[in-house]
Amino acid sequence: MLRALARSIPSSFSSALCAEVPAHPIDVALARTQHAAYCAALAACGATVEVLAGEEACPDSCFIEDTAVVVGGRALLTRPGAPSRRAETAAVATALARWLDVVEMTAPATLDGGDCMRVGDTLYVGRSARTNPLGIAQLAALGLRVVAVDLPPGVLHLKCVCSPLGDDRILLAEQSIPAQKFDADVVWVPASETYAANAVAIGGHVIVADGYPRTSEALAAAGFTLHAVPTSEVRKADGSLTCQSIVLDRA
Ligand code: CIR
Repeated sequence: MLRALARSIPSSFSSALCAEVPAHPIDVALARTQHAAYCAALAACGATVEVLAGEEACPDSCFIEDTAVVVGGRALLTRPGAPSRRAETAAVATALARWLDVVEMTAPATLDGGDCMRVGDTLYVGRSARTNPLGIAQLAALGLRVVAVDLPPGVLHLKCVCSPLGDDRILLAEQSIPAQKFDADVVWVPASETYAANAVAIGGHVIVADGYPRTSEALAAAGFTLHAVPTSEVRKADGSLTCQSIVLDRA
């Protein structure tokens, strides 16, 4: 049984960071309903889910993925690229320290967990506006092969265009990053469904954003059991699915 950590949606979520002001403001109540559906999907995938309290002073604190990268028995607590998000890490460190050795990234390194994609013994990391070369260098503490990847223009995080599907396969949006950059088989997401390239795989289960039929068909054809969840509100804050949890990768 794997453990998954999430963080609840604070009332301040309506002022979360976003690259563009959304056409319709964030509906915090709806965001909470969608977050509950997400946590239920994690449980349906077989995870034991713990929801930490979000922080009012940190509107983006529900995007817990960005605050730590976990490999086996070790967690690297990040120094998020957005200064407004740095206060998010303390509570996550306390929670993770119950099970893991927690190592803290040191300034001036910055890294968001959304830039990190583990596939087998390799950790792919996006060179993004949030993750700097010093942050990438400090990933060495996790003991995996680290491969830095350039992102297409305007992409926030590596996992906006791809996500892991176990130890030898990834989900990858067409026309984003060349498949040769990855030592993995690919399940393709059509360019018109790029948002759906961010999905949470746990064993044979995948949590997908609802409303992306071609991606769901491709994943089902690849043998996965799908759990579709709504994402309209996190999307307004440039969030998606992996960003809402940290899955501890050992039982
Ligand atoms: C941010 O800009 O940091 C948040 N509003 C969204 C973070 C999403 N994180 C992720 O996809 N890993």
